[in-house]
Amino acid sequence: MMKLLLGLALMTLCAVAHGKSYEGYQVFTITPKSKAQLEQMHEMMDQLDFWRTGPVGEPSQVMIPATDVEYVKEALEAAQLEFEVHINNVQSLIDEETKAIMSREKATTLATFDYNKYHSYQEIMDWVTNFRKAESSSALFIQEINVATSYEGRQIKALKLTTGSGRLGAYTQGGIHAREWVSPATVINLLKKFVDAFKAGDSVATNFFNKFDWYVIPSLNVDGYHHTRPEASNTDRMWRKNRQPTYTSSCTGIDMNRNYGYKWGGDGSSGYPCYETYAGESAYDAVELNQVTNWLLGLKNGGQQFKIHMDVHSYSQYWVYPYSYTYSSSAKVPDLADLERVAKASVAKLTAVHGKSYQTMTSGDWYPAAGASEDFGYKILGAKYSYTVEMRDTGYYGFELPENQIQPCGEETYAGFREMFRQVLLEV
Ligand code: 0X9
Ligand code: ZN
Repeated sequence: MMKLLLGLALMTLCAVAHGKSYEGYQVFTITPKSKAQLEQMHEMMDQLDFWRTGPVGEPSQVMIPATDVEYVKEALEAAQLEFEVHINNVQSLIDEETKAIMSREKATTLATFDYNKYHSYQEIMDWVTNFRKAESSSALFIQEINVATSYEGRQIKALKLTTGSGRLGAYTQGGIHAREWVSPATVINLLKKFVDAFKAGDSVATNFFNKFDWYVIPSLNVDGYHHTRPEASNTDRMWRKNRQPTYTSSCTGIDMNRNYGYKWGGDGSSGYPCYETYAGESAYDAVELNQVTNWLLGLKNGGQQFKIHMDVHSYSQYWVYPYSYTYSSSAKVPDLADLERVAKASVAKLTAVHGKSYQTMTSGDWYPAAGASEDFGYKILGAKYSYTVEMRDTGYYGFELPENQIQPCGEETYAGFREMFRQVLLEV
């Protein structure tokens, strides 16, 4: 009997632990006091995995491999950088999450889809189809589009929501970074909430769908996302990039939020395939991004005039506007005043819902990210209101955000988006 129990315990363990182990990995919170300290921190740690990059005076968070913990501590002390160990063992958080996921049934129908849970790639794709079938109507037509096929052969699906022809364009994407699970979950919740609001006669949702076609990709980096999930054969919960091999190294994956074509390869992106911010060998060489951007530009060339481009990430609770490519505050977008005003109004509404504070940000205040989506949306797609939004939290749980925060996060983000739509509608 004892043997059997032991065997069963081992089997359960094997079903769970079959990928990259984060045993002994720690997350440090570091708060640089000056720009010099901030730069020093980046120089010291550019090969490490930043979970959060804060501006001067605010916490940054870095994950340190078990083998480097002591060395990094000493280096930080020597540099007089203030830090604390925030997560003592990353793997124990992952284990808890994995257990919960593996113990429940997969959702294959709309009725069994729980909007308060994180879902597998397959469940998300099934949701896209089931939601379209259930909600498409003569008042609001919903179309499912197979936008792209990933490196590993998965479908990347979009939904187009439209009330007729001759509309302006709005675009929203989630999940460009694999480990940011609350991003696809939030985008799914946004779709549900806006469709419900439209059906209930909400004035903003009604005006929005009467003026705009809304294109939405809930999960863009589908291979990366699958790789972070316990269903994957060789899972890595903290994977960020896509999953295509690189030419020059045995390291895998391109950071697709450094692979866009505007000022590609500049500050805040890396030429080294082993880095988390690897920009690729050339702009748009990431298989998935290449197809998604071609699709968007095809729509634009076909006459769809985009006004809104939203990229949903986590975490930090920021509402970010272009330019993203440079620190220099002299590089200002011509529409800065409007972008700032609408960002502030949106954040005010968002914050009011649950009292969580969100901040507006731009690269000048934060950090540069050349080749990121904001600049593509603004400069190449031509969408005046191009934002990156960073969802919950500010770093207590980070990427391990508990599922009971999905709904409040969706509610506040909905309020932020609704206000943003309302503001944009005032000028179209
Ligand atoms: O670095 C990124 O790609 C985004 N943050 S994340 O933690 N989700 O990876 C932010 C890019 C935003 N752009 C600017 N820095 N302006
Ligand atoms: Zn991200």
